[in-house]
Amino acid sequence: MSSKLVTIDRHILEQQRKFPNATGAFSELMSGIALAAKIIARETTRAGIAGILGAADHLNIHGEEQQKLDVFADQTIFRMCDHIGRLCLMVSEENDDVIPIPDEFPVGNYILVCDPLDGSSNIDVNGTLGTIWGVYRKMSHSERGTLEDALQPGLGLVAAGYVIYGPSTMFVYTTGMGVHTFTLDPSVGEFLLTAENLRTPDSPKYYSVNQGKEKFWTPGVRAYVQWLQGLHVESQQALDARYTGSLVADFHRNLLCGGVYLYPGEMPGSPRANGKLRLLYEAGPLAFIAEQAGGYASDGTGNVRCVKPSQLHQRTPLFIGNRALVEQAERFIRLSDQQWLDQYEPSRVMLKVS
Ligand code: FDP
Repeated sequence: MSSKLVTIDRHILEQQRKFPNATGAFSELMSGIALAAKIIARETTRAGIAGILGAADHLNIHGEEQQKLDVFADQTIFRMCDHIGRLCLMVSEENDDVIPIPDEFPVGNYILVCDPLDGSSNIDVNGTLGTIWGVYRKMSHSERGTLEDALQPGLGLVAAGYVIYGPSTMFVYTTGMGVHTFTLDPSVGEFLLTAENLRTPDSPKYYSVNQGKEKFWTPGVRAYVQWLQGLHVESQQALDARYTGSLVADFHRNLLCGGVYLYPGEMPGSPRANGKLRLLYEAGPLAFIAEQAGGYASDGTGNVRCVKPSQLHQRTPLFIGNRALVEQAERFIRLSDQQWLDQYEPSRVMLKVS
């Protein structure tokens, strides 16, 4: 716990002072995201009373029933970040294409990608929800950015974070200088620093997976989960299972307590042969945070931050958490899942990093 009261603004300013060439872009951007998070938190708390729980009238671009809170969260993030002059584009799970900055506002050199309300199946049951976001630097010379600017691998992230709407609301971020967590004090309406340079514990406690999907798993993933449970001949430990159906909630618990979250690629021919989670705005940002906390994230074959998206809403298998646990998943897959690898590997672009 920090003994002084440090807001997100102050924390970023103090970090930027260490770099004389810092432009201040992040402080403004993060203020926008933090304000959106406070508004979303307020709305999730009173959603039942305010009548915005449950499905909106239409499906989102993935054919999923769009929940009213999803729509609200999406619009709130856009409205809090569109005018600050630091972004040239945004990408959201809820929008088919890249979202341009309205002509009336100045543009900057960054691209914001986000999943405005992750874990939406938890909305109707008052379960934990989250927002995941990441920031890329524009690569093209186009003033307002291009689709290619948004299609960057996770290695290109310059900042990433998430907000968890649980018993309290927490804001977690990294700009590549450690992972820092803030908790919303509702009495003053500010996120206050609760942990600086967070490291995930070396000895893990939990694994998180939707065990109900086991019939779709590949042999390697099945053996791996048995290894996590202590049932495999080579197991040295047995972890407890925790799965909420909200990636942010499961990732956050494992970050604090040690563990691994997985949503694997399923058997070839299954609709989720390439996993379920979105590469650009779910896997990439959380992978950056995991690495900064001493962990690792993989698509089952290698560092998921090296996978270059060819589509905005591309899905990816994901194994994320303690490095040793994630590397063990890669071993099981390499050993037992040649059939899956034969169909998966040619379908994605993996950058080679020396
Ligand atoms: P949801 O579809 O409810 O938004 O991001 C997708 C996600 O939730 C993750 O938050 C969650 O971990 C996972 O999907 C849950 O999927 P299953 O219901 O298939 O387990």
